[in-house]
Amino acid sequence: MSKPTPAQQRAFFESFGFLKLPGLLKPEIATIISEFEAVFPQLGLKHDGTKRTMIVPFVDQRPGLCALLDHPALNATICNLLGDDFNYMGSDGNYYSGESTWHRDSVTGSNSYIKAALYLDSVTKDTGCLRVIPGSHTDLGLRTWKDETLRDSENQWGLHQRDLPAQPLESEPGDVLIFNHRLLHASFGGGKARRMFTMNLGRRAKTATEIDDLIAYGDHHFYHYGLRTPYGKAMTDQASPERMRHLSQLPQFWDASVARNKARLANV
Ligand SMILES: O=C(O)CCC(=O)C(=O)O
Repeated sequence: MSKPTPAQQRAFFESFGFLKLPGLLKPEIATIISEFEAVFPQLGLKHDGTKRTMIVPFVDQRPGLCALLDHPALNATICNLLGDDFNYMGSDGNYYSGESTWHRDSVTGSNSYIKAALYLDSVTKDTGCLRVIPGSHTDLGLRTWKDETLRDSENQWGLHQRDLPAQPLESEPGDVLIFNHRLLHASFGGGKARRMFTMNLGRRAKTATEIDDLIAYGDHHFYHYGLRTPYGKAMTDQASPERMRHLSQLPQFWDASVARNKARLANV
């Protein structure tokens, strides 16, 4: 069987909500891991295994990680899924400790947001790989499965969350997993120092709903994390014109996101 074409890859992603790209970043993985490791001491953080250590923004801390946005194969995959003018929306870097219960990352009306995740250790079904419920990102999936119902699986169905039917995306360092923000996902059985980071990406906002979602994204995902600018210096300094294309729309709506955040907090 031949490799899926880009159109087939996009059709799969739209139907099931995820893609696994085995070995896409294998040649660069040693550098990626050392850049990942460098961020934590750079910010004075040491993971002690008792709880998740999370850094937002993450990729923006190191030029070597920012360069992922320019990676030809990764860039081509994202362009195929979101269009050549996609937006880079930010990132998080983690040492996870333990499991993640079933959840979605965001539920937007425009369905414009996806995530590229890199697990930096070998992870299997029972040692903390990402598990997904295929198709749960669609409008029908949203109506059918509520994340709080899945988290209540023992009462609902007499099953532990880890025993719900799902696709495990077992992963080796250098693999890239891409999934829709609306897709239900979780992980079980991970150890106390599971290394992974993600990049959030979005379709360029054109319609009123997409622009509204972009402003809300800025409010929740950026201002919420205490960020005062959309991107870090390492991301914008020396960015090529091609990279800048993916960094241009979020700043245009930044003031609107800040205003939305202030209004929201004033009404809480
Ligand atoms: O690996 C995990 O435990 C979960 C990852 C996750 O929820 C995410 O990146 O959105």
